[in-house]
Amino acid sequence: MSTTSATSATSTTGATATATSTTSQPELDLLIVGAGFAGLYMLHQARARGLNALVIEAADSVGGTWYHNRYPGARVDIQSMEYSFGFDDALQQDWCWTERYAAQPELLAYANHVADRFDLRSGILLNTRLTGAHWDEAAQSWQAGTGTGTSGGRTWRARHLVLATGPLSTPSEPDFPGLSDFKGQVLHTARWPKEPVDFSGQRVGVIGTGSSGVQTITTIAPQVGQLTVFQRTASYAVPAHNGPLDVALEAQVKADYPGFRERNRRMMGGFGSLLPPNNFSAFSVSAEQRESMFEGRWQIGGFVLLGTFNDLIVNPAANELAGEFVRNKIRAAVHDPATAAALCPSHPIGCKRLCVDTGYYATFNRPNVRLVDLQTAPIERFTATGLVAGGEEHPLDAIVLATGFDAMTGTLLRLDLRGRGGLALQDKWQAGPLNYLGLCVVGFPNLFNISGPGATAAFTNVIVAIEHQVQWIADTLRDLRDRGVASIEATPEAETAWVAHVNTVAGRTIYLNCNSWYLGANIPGKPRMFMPLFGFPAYVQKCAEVQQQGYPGFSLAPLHA
Ligand code: NA7
Repeated sequence: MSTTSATSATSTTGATATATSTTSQPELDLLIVGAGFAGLYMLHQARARGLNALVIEAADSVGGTWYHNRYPGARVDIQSMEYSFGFDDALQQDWCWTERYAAQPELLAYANHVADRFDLRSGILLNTRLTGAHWDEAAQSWQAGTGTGTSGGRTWRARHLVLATGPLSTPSEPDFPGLSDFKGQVLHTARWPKEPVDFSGQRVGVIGTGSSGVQTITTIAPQVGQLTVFQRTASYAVPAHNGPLDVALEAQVKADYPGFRERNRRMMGGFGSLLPPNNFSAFSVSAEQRESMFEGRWQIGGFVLLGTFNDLIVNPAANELAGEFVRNKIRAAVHDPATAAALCPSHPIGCKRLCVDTGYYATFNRPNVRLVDLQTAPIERFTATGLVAGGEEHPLDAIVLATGFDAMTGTLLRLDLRGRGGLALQDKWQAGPLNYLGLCVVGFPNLFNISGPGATAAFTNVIVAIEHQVQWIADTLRDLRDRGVASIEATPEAETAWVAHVNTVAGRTIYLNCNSWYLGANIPGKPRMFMPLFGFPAYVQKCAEVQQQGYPGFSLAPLHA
C-alpha cells in the first residue's frame, strides 16, 4: 500500500477516488478485516447502527477458523448448543446441531448460514487480503490497502479499522532443517486442502500433539498404513463423549435459550452453566471422595473436569491431584508402559488448553501407531524420504504439521500497520503486545482488535467473547459519532495498567507454569508475555463501566476544523 498520504482508493461500488490528507468524510465508517464469526457479527452490528462498513477477507469464503482448519477430525471443544451466536433468538431456535460437539463441516455451514440469513455477503469482499493500514492524522482515518510496497492493490479510507483476524489464524511452521528436501506430501492442519486427503496404506508422520494433532491422530490412525506421532510435549486429553445431540437437552435449552445464554455469560469462561464448577477445595474432601468426584466429571466429559474443585487452577498442589488423576487414566488406557509413561504430561493440567478427545490415548495401542518422544529423540533433520529423530531414520510418505499458531499477535505483526507518526506495530510490540482493554493500542487511534491480547477470548467460549466485544465496539462507535468524536485512543497510563492487570490475574493461577501459546512460548524469539485475560464476567463489567463513565483511559478528539 502507499506510504504517502495521497492514494488511489477504489470504493466498494468500484468507483476510483482519490484519498488525500483532508478532513473530508472517509468513504467507510469502518473497515473490518476478516469474515470469521467476529467479522460477520461486526458487520451485522455496524449496519444495525447505521454505520457504513465493509469486510475484507483473504479467503474465498466466510468462516475463518472453520474455513481453514478442515483437517481430519476437526471439531469444536465446547458444546455446540453453547458454541453459537445468541444475539438472535430466531437463529438459535431454528438452527439444529447434529452432534454434541460439532465437526468442522457443520460449523462452516453455520457460518455460511449466518452470512446468508443476515444478508451479510453484500458487505464482504472475498479473496482480498489486507497488507497494511496507515493512520492519517490529518484526515483522522485509516488508509488501508491490499498492495505491496508503494504500489498495486486496492485501498480504502475508513474512520475506524476493526481487526477480526482471529487469535489463531497464522499457522506456525517451524523451520525444521531439510524440510524442503522431503519429497512426500507436507500438510499443515490449519491449511488443509479442500479435497479429501487419502492416506490409505501410507506411512504418515504427525508432528504436534495439541488439540489439532490429537484430533488428527485419532481420526487418521485407522486409515493409514503406519502412523508415527512425534511428540514434543505430552498433552492432557479429556473425553468428549461425543455423539448425536441429545434431543432432550436441545429441547431444554431451546425452551429458554436467552436464559441459558445469560447464565453462561456469568461463568468465568462464558460457558458451562449446565454443570458449574464446585465451590470447594480439592483438599476439603477425602481422597476417595476426590477420586469419585473426578471420575463423575470424567464420565460427563469435556472441560468440566477442571471445575471439580475451585482450586485446581490456582493451587499447584490441587492441580497436581487432577493431573495425576488423568495420568492414571493414561496408564490404564495404554498397554505399553513405556508409551504410557511418555504420554503422561508433567506440566500443570489446564496450563495449556485441554484437548477434548475421542479415544486418543487408546490409539497408541494400535499396532500401526508409534509414539516418538522428541524429549529423548529430538528431530535432527528431514530427508527426501522421511525424517531423522534421535539418530533414527523414520521413512514417511506424508508429514502432517500440527504445530499450532503464532497466536494472538502473529497475524497483526505480519501486516504493515502504522499508527500515529508512522509508528510501526512491530516496534510498538517489540517487547510484547501492549494494549488497553484487549481492544486498543496507544499510538493506533480508531483501531480495534477482536479476540486479541488482553482480552478473554482464549479462555472463553470464543463466540460469547466475540459477541461482547463486537457489541462494545459498535456501541462505542455509534456513541462517538453521535457526540462528534472523530478519534479515540487509549492513554499510555491505561495501557500500562491494563497489561499489569492481565499479568496480575495470570499470576494468581497456574497459567505461568508451562510453555504455552498463551505466553508466546511456542514461537522461537517471541517475547514471553502472558497475553489472554482470565475471567469473562469481570471483563464485561470493566468494559461496561468504561463506556458508562465516558471512556476513562481513552483520549477522545473531535473532528479537526
Ligand atoms: P497447539 O496447541 O499450539 O499445539 C501445537 C503442537 O505442536 C504442540 O504439541 C507443540 O508442542 C507442537 N510443536 C510446535 N512446534 C514444534 C516443533 N518445532 N517441534 C515439535 N513439536 C512442535 O496448536 P493446535 O493447533 O493443536 O491447537 C491450537 C488451539 O486450537 C488449541 O489451544 C485450541 O484452542 C484450539 P509444545 O507443546 O509447544 O512443546
